[in-house]
Amino acid sequence: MPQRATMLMLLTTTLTAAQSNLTAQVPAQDTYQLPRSFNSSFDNHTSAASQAIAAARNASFVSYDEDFLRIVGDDSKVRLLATSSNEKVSFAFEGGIWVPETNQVWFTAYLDPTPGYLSILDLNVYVTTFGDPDTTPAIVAINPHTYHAEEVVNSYFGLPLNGPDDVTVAVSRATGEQCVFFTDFFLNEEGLGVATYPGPSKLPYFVWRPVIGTLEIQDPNGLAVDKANSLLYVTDGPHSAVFQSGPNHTLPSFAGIYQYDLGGADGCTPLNKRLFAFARQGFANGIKVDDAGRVWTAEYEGVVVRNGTSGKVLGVFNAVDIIMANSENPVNVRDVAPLANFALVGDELVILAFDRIFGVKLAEMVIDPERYNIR
Ligand SMILES: *[C@@H]1O[C@H](CO)[C@@H](O)[C@H](O)[C@H]1NC(C)=O
Ligand SMILES: *[C@@H]1O[C@H](CO)[C@@H](O)[C@H](O)[C@H]1NC(C)=O
Ligand SMILES: *[C@@H]1O[C@H](CO)[C@@H](O)[C@H](O)[C@H]1NC(C)=O
Ligand SMILES: *[C@@H]1O[C@H](CO)[C@@H](O)[C@H](O)[C@H]1NC(C)=O
Ligand SMILES: *[C@@H]1O[C@H](CO)[C@@H](O)[C@H](O)[C@H]1NC(C)=O
Ligand SMILES: CC(=O)N[C@H]1CO[C@H](CO)[C@@H](O)[C@@H]1O
Repeated sequence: MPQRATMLMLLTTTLTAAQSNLTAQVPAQDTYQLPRSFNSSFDNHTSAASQAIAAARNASFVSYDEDFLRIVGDDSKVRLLATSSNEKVSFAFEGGIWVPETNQVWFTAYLDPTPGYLSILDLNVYVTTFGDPDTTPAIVAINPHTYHAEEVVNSYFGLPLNGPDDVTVAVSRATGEQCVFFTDFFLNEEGLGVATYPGPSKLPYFVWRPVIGTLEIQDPNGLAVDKANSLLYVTDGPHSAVFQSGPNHTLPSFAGIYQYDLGGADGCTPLNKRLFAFARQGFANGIKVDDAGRVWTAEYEGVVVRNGTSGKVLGVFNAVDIIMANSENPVNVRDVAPLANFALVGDELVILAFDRIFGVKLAEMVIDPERYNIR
């Protein structure tokens, strides 16, 4: 197996307490209709047009809907769960897979050493690796009990993958069989100054089984399937959104989150593509669907929670307070994004923030452990 896929760590303990800035509530109307005049930007909310939006800037939790208040509860606190022992190492980047039976969260380090992006269902944790200068990327399956690992996909008719970013598994409602989906992203072309497989790309950027082509979604990144195996979510991370929506935001770029039905004869064909939502800042990277069908995404502003039916933003776990105010920012990737992924661990949100991991205890169980039990 690619050596880098072993960069996985386990945690559940609280090391120390972090701060708790309370939940800010923003009236729904302020999200679409402000008193004139206003002139605010991502980074400057001092415009008095909405005091609620300005006041929410430094809150830990920003609520736009009563449903979010129910998820967060009355006295949620942000806890610092772990820090990197080597401050130069960004150990918490992608993945965020809960294995209830072993009480572990699996995740991967930032690009150097090369990361993976992993997902889990049934017997295996599936990890993507970006390879290294001598090794082309792959999808790897790991047994979380034995740690036995093997490559399951590394090429298409002899052509190497580019930079597989996310992998997810559905169980076909038609056949009962597992369907593995993965996205192949442009990371090989990006360079990013690290030891990933450098390309050049020989395949288009697809959602693979293969099922979703480049004309449908430009640069597919995050993937998630709902509990009922009836919906597939795919996030788009076009270059303009990934790199031009950070602190130096210049262009409005479009980073959609798409919803498909899973159906067809094999039960695993994505049908009826529709735009579900889009990221206000940056793009939606990590994506998870909770048991109630709510959609959680890692965006540049934080972890955003949306109603799965309407796409309405219910609230945000605010990166400005939870991550930026509590990190020493050793990694320049924060110029682009403060986080890439997170885990939903029963009734806890675990945020992977490069050199820190934060936990937020929720007021409800959002993922039933049974859903991810490994037998
Ligand atoms: C809005 O604010 C920006 C930066 O503060 C400024 O450059 C721009 O001229 C302002 N626009 C208006 C219409 O006031
Ligand atoms: C932020 O916006 C306010 C109100 O428009 C303006 O007075 C202030 O100069 C802006 N600050 C920065 C740093 O752009
Ligand atoms: C938010 O925090 C920043 C930095 O600590 C501070 O300058 C700003 O005044 C705060 N804004 C609010 C609304 O509290
Ligand atoms: C989503 O919103 C609809 C309509 O407001 C509501 O009926 C439904 O319960 C919500 N779903 C979740 C998971 O909160
Ligand atoms: C953003 O702008 C600042 C100040 O001009 C600069 O130092 C920084 O490198 C820029 N960051 C990015 C990601 O372009
Ligand atoms: C970012 C920010 O505003 N953090 C504040 C959270 O609340 C504590 C306690 O009130 C303040 O000390 C922090 O400045």
